[in-house]
This record gives sequence, C-alpha cells and structure tokens, in this order.
Amino acid sequence: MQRLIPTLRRDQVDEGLLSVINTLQICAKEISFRLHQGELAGVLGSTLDENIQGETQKMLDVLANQLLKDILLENPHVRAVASEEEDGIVEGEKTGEYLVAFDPLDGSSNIDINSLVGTIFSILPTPDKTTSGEDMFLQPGTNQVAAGYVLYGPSTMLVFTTGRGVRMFTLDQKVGEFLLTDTDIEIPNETCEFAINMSNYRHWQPQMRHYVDDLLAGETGPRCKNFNMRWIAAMVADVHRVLCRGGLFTYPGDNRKPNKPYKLRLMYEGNPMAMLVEQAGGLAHTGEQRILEVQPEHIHQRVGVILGSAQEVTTCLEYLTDSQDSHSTATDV
Ligand code: FBP
Repeated sequence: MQRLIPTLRRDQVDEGLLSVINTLQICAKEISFRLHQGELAGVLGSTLDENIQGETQKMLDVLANQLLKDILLENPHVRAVASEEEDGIVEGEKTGEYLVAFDPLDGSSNIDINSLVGTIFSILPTPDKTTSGEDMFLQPGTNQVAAGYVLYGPSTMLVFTTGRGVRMFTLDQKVGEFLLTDTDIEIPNETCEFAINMSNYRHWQPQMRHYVDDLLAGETGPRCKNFNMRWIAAMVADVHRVLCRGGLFTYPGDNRKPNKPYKLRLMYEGNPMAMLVEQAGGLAHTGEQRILEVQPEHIHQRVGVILGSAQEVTTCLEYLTDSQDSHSTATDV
C-alpha cells in the first residue's frame, strides 16, 4: 500500500509543500487519537469561551486548534496560519513560502454525540513581500496549491488534492500511517441525492424553495425522478459522501440574520471543498459565482455553497436564476 509522502514525491510536489502536508498529517493522527479517546481523555463538552464567529467553543475545537497552530508554525515553510478559532492570522517564519487556512474541527456540534467531524485545510502561496498581515490570505481560491480534509469517522481518512486529481488515504491504526486507498476520484454527473438543512426552509429565497419542492415532488413532479435526502450537519462528512457517490450539498443564504445571510466560511470551508469537488469533475458555486473566483474581503468571510454533481448543480442554478419564478408556497414571507 502506498504511503502519503512517497505518493506526493511521485507527484513532484515541491519539498516545502510536501513538508507542510506532512505536518498536517502528523496533526491529524494526534487529533484522531484524542477523538477516539473521547470521554476517556476528558475532551468532550464545551468551554465557556466564544470564538470570533460568536460560537461556543468545544474543548476539542480549542485542543485541535492549538495543536494545528503550534505544529504548523514550527514548520519553516509556513509563513502564517488563519483558523476558524482565531480572531486574526498568526504569523510564523518570515521566509515561509506557504499560508495555511484551516477549520480545526468542522461539524463540532457532532462531537458530543460521537458523530462525524473533520479538519479542513487550504494551502495558499505566500504573496510577494509587499503584502503583509491578513492581506496575504486574501487570494481567490484558484490560487490554492493544495486543499483537503481529514474525516474522523469509523476510520480516519485524509482526502486532498494538489491540483492533480483527488486522492483518499486511510489511517492504518496498526502502523500509524496514512495509506492510499482511493485515487482519481470522479463525482458522477447526475444524482438522486441532496443534502440541505430542511429546517431552514421558510428562511430561503422562493427560488431555492421551488428547487427543493421539485426535488421532494420526485417522480410526481417536473423532475420525474425520486430524490433522497441526507444531512450529517458536518460539511466535511456531507462533502465526503458527494465525493464517494455524487450528490448535491448546499448551505444557501437565508433571511434569518439579514446582515449575515450565509453560514459557511469561504477561506477554510468553501474554497478547499470547491477545489476538491472541481478536481473530481463536479461544480462548486455560491449561487452568484464560482466559489474559487470569489475575491476574499476578510479571512472569516461567509458564502453561499452549492456543490456536487455537475448536472444537478447546473439545474439548481437554473432555478435560482429564474427571476420570473412564480413558484410561491403558503409560507412565502
Ligand atoms: P463548524 O462546525 O466548523 O462551525 O461548521 C459549520 C457546520 O457545522 C458545517 O460543518 C455544517 O455543514 C453546518 O455547520 C451545519 O449547520 P446546521 O447546524 O445548520 O445544520
């Protein structure tokens, strides 16, 4: 079975990037071990603190963030990191060629119920010396040199791309090595599966409600086929399913908080997942534009996310751009 680093060497990934990905796998093994210890390691439950997103931090959020931050910043190739759990960027070696943005523990509402969580990462090149501070990170997702996630589930998997297709590695707990278990991942063009938090239905724009109503109408409706729904409440797990068997995953904008219509973050959720999905032949859109072409304004910026099987994303966008949408439901606000 091929191990991670020799596989990357064959890709002629440069030594600096290889070293950064190696550092991420070391962190992943440690986080995986702590997660699997769960209550035995006393790492479940919440802290009394809130992160910059206004979310109560889980103990494992803080632990995973500290671990990633400390170990990444020891790596001379890392210029700075940006994390969901850090207000601002944290700078490292001035000569570091790479920037790493990460969500240390995605799906943290699943931690205390022993369900699926993950770590998501995006690696960007350090821009020229004239750019400093947070501005270094404000690059479109097309600039990513690598992106991926670690899924902590029944097995721990590392899934990533360096722009040469998507690969999946599984952690062999016996030898403590990530071994290649799937390569050249391709997302089927068509699908009968969608993932959305339906409980937000009344808050969506009419066009999104129309799209979902027609999915639910199945073969009795204009889509003439039945669709199944899934929602794991951890983007890393819902996107992993899309990479494995296709589907559409979306967290659209809604009117719950007019000044904050979106939930998911561009830099360490939207961009890395968009690079993976596109590398596997799918599409990833905000509803207005390709996610990877969004020019970031700040590191915790939020965006709408519609990604997955190309044909289904295209169909969803056709509904969203149908300004004549006369589809109305009783709950129209
Ligand atoms: P964090 O857990 O990193 O804050 O991520 C946000 C997230 O948990 C996504 O992983 C997931 O897709 C979504 O929020 C679930 O949202 P909801 O609670 O509305 O189902």
